[in-house]
Amino acid sequence: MATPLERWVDEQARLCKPEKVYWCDGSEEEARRLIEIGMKEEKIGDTPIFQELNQKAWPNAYFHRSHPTDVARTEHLTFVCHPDKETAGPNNNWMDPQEAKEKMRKLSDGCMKGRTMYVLPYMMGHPDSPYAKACIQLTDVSYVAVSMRIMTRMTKKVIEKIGNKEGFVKGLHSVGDFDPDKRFIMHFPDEHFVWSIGSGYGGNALLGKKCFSLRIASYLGLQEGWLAEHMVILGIQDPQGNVTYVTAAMPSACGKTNLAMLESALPGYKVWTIGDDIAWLNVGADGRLWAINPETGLFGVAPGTSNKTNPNMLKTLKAKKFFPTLFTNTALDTDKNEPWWESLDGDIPKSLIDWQGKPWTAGQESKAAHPNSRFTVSIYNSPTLSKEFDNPKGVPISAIILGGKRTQLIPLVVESLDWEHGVFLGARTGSETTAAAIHKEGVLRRDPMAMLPFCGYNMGDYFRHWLNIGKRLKHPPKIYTVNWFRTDENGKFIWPGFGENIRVLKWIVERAQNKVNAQDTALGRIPHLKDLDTEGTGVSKEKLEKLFEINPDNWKNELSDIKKCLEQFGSRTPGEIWAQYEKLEKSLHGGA
Ligand code: GTP
Ligand code: SPV
Ligand code: MN
Repeated sequence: MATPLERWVDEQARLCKPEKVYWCDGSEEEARRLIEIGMKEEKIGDTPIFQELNQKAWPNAYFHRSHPTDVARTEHLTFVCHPDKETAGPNNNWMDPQEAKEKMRKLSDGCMKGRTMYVLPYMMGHPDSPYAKACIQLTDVSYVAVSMRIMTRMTKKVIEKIGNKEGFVKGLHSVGDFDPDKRFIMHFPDEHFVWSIGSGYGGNALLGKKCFSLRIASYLGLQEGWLAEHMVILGIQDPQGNVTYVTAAMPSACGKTNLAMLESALPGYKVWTIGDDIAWLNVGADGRLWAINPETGLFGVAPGTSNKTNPNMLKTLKAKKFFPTLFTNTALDTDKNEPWWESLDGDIPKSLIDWQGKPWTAGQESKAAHPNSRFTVSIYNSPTLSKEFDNPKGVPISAIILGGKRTQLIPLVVESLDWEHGVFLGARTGSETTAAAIHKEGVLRRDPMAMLPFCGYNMGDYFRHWLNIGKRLKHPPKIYTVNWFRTDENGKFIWPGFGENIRVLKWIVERAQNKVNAQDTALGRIPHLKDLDTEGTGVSKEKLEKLFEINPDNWKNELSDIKKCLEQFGSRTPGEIWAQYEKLEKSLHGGA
């Protein structure tokens, strides 16, 4: 008798009509075979899926060039299909589930003709973790199959784990013909099912990542009493050897990966990496908040990554441990057969082709590497990997950091007064848009808790859920906002960022350990400037003051923007959040 899993795979194969169906085991040997196939047989247009890179300089590295229209997440083509539109909320595109399925069935009929359907069995989370989920993704491209080996725990054991059960997490993915007009990423939260067609890119195609681990999982979390968040998880070791665990939410391309692997500029401090993108947060029996990273890989932004900004990432990318490492849409040094991107160390290579394969010379207006070009590498390659990474229980969290890219207005760091105020700080977060999704860059948008594109249900209910989680915590972590991106009158970043961010983390740790005081402002608590160690950074006292400047006049627009954002969710926005809003308005402007 076929299992529910086998029946489901059969049914999808009948619809998609692949030439063959292949069940992956997640082994290294298999990944090598799939890469061979990607180099020789599978193509996008005339371009092979994979190209081998210089193995001496970049061990285990392969290059992938995506379809030129398929370079980032497409939020406008991403739908959350609850039976009821209100449940999806104004923060999501919505389609009736039946209508969505009808549409997808038409687009998927025969979409894998002549191709292989890869069946990928994988775990999100350590298999022994009570929080882990057993998942299956189907895909028709080797790039996705190999990427999923890096990003998840892919093994045949998952098939045994699913056994005769029906409720496993399902993902059906096909690149279709890459036609942007036939590209959709549809979520069916009640069925734990994601159906994606027309894109081979990151969050559109690696369905364990944003689609399941955030959009669907956030909805599961609402029902089951936990949180799925767009957060890094890191351990900060102080000179005494104590490790304090924190999480940090930041919108896409706003510094999570860099923070997770930070090389401390302060002697005696060290950062240990647990996750760089997604955290699942549970209330432990001890009343503390516990975090696991459901992923095992890093899908990081290449441009900006260098020995100066993130030396640990370069070590990770050059480590030989886990096969393979992928580079997507970077430029290529054709003499050396090496990947290249803007700000990588060393001279600009003479013989460069850009991310689309066209010759590129220094000084040219367009970028050589696509601004959202990325690498995919195992977290086990990282020299900063925490010894707690594989702990099925996760790690206890002492502080939650919320960030965003704000060139104006938002101070370097602010501490909330309590959990409720912290939830408001998250709810009012805005950020300037980046290249991680297809839209105009540098436009300010509200992005509560960095979850705007990833919360799988009504954001008003999400705020309420955060407040409820807080009520269950005996020891709620302190909540902070940070902003590394404030600029001066010349448009230059005032704060040096990267490894220097440890100075802010140090203050946060010292607050968690009750070692330093703070001063009150209209926005919340900020450090006494003497407690923020800036020695050797070149940040003068005036600059530091500028980083913490709060000018009530400049907050007028911000307040009305926050208000508009909260109003969208109507009566679902909790009264507590409105009360916090009014308190902020009052403390800035002394009245309504
Ligand atoms: P996603 O993978 O899209 O979720 O992004 P992310 O939040 O992990 O962002 P990442 O760490 O990859 O950084 C994105 C960009 O921000 C890169 O170009 C970095 O060089 C830059 N960046 C990261 N941290 C800092 C910082 O502290 N200061 C400044 N100025 N730039 C930073
Ligand atoms: C993001 O955009 O937040 C990413 C990359 O981490 S993606 O996998 O495309 O979502
Ligand atoms: Mn991300």
